[in-house]
Amino acid sequence: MSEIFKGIPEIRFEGKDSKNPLSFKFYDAEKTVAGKKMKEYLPFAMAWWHNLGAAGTDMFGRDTVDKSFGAEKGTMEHAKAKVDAGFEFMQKLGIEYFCFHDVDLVPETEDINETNARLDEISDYILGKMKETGIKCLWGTANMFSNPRFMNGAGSTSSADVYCFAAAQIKKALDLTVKFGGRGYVFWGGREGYETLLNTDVKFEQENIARLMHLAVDYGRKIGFTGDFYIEPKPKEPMKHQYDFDAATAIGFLRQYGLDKDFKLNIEANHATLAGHTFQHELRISAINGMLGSIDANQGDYLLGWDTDEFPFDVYEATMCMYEVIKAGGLTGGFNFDAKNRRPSNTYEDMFEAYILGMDTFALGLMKAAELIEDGRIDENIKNKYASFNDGIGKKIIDGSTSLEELADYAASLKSAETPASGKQERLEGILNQILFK
Ligand code: XUL
Ligand code: CO
Repeated sequence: MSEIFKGIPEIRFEGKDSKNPLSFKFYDAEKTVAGKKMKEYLPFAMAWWHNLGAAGTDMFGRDTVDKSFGAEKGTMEHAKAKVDAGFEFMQKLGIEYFCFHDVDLVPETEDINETNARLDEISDYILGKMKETGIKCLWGTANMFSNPRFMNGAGSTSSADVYCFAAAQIKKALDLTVKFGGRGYVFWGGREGYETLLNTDVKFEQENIARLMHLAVDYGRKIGFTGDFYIEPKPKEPMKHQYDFDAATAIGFLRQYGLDKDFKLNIEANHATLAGHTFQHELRISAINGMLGSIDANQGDYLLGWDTDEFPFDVYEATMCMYEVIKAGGLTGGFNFDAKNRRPSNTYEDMFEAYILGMDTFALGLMKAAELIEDGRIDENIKNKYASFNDGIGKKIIDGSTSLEELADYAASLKSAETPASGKQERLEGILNQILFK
């Protein structure tokens, strides 16, 4: 098999002063930060769909980058060429995981039996490469949004036949995930939502989605899937209203339908900002509910109202992400670059530089988050902020050993309460800058 990315060497760590674009400035896989190797905190994954599939086509124009990898698109030769390209790419970057949708791997046919036969063939080929290289699968998923049959949703569809096709795709994608030893299985409900309530029964649709998820869990456990199922929240796009709006909504849904023991969340940075939250907010809400599973590491554009899936370069955001991840003791999932090059970045070299940017950004974020925690001033301030609950009446509230009457009597005895101590926001933001730019 001949080299596809000719002229691109194995990417090595050269340090922050290197001017070599094809080197890591901050990501040093074996370096220990906050008690673990960088590569253990940062199990990076390649997203099959963007990296090997997306070639620059948008609503206004055709492909700008050649991702044929020497084979005719739409053929099994091309599917295999993508595998070759993907494994060469991951090996050169030292990326140990990949994520996939079923139809990223092979061209979908009209007949689901034929598509499944193609998936059997390609997954044998992928498995061979995995054994050869030690590269692993982070998670798998079924694409239940591109095919026109899913125009009214998959679990939320109005057609029982379409529901069965969704079930069939999930079954096959779970088979593949187990075959690859994947850590997780994702549900991104891109079409699970609605455009207008004039034609939608929300309760019926949500119950049907939950039924499909239960069936998936039952089947997955039966075939030996021991990993986590994930919901990936997103508020809109493609649908106007999506049921998995944000982390809090998805957690409520999972608890409502008894799915919370098998599911965690896969939090995507760009989806968080589309929901009007920060990335850190979504991670925190997941973590405090015991549901921080995995991350789709990308970045949106605050000037644009859609999912731009950019490679992350915002070190503030990455630092606050890694602050949450360190506090949570690391991820059981990983960091999937659900990101694509900008359309005019159309060379193979750009594909590598995009991943280098993303990996370096999260490595910097990890180091800076560790410094923030080590510095201790942020944590100290938070501890002090709630100190009035450490003893006296505050402790009784925390212990649950009081009543509304006792609290009212206490307030009456004080006559008036002092205003709480200053939040010190500007001081804390200054500390963040001091640590980021030292
Ligand atoms: C879409 C998105 C998906 C999921 C997997 O916005 O993020 O690529 O990550 O279906
Ligand atoms: Co995603």
